[in-house]
Amino acid sequence: MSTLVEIDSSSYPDVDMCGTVEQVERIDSTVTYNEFFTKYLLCNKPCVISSQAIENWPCSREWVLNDAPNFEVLRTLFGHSTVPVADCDKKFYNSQVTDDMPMENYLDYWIDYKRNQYDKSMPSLYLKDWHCVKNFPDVPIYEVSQYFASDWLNEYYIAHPELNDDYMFVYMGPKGTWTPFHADVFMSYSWSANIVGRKRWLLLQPHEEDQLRDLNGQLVYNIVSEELVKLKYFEVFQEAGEIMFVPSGWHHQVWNLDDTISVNHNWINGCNITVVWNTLKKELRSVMKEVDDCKDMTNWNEHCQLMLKASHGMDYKQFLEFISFIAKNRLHAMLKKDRVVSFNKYHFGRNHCLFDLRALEIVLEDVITDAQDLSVYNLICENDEARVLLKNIIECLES
Ligand SMILES: O=C(O)CCC(=O)C(=O)O
Ligand SMILES: [Fe+2]
Repeated sequence: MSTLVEIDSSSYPDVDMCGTVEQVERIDSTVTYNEFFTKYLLCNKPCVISSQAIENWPCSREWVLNDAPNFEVLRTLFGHSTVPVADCDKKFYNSQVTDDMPMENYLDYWIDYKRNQYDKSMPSLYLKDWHCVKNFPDVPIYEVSQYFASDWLNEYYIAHPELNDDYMFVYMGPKGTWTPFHADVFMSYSWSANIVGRKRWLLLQPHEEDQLRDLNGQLVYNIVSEELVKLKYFEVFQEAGEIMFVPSGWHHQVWNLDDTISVNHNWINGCNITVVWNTLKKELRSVMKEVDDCKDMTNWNEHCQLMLKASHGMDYKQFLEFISFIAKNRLHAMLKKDRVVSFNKYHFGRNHCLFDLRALEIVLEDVITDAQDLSVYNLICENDEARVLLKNIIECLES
């Protein structure tokens, strides 16, 4: 049996009602799905969710011993797998040098580092962006909170195992490991749950980061305290068990204050799809500007799309495939009175499906217009499928 997630209305036009963020609120399980949807997702405001949400997760019980990571359990479960590990002292462009390593070697390092009281002469190694669920589908690890049930990005990747990707990660690292200043991939949302340990977050609302750019427009890598004086920023100390919700386009920097393990997802849905699309459009413009001097070459448009994919991780064709898949799922649910099930646990009510379809209608219309303006429509779409889909969405919403 799946749990219903539903919103009160099929359209929420008034994002103007949101007001400004004065502090990062803490909420508990008395907050309903609809409240979370309007107050935090639609208004794009951060919050921290209390620890009740993860109390019954298998990883909360099994991966922790005396408020610290249980290294022996982790070794038994994952010792032989290969994991991505960043060196927090080595900068690589705007991120850290990352390499693959056997999990057992990483655990040996961690135990040794801890025993040496985090000696500064030893490296500070951070296991991050590990696709633990994808690599261990049969190990029970956690259940996604209802607040994050509407997750189009992972809905798409879970339904396409041949693409061998998703945006569901485990992070773990000793005290002192950290993540440089960034906004999340595609300007998606993220949520991050502390299984054990504590994190310090610095969060900046969209555009505030512009004060931290150099003359080339490059963002700072590591915010230092002198820079904070000139900024409006939010600082959060996230305790064990709490879940941090990071809204779209909010830049952040994160430090592990203890030995910490966290689970995190990046996700996109009907509340931030426009932000994601506008970011993709902007990225393409900047790629086009960069190679403007060879505009006369044949396949210039194809070349720009390739560059977009390399720099941003997604091109127009992929974006269109992604939103088309979600739109077809929602249409199927509406027309066949069937259920869209997410994370094997939740299904969406009628208002929710209609809300999703409205958001998809707006974005799809703009994708088609933009692709035509740039003469890439036939490059990203066969047999006029996008226009046919848009017509089906409009018909469904009108009936
Ligand atoms: O926990 C970290 O080190 C980084 C997490 C993060 O950037 C996120 O959840 O978006
Ligand atoms: Fe992030």
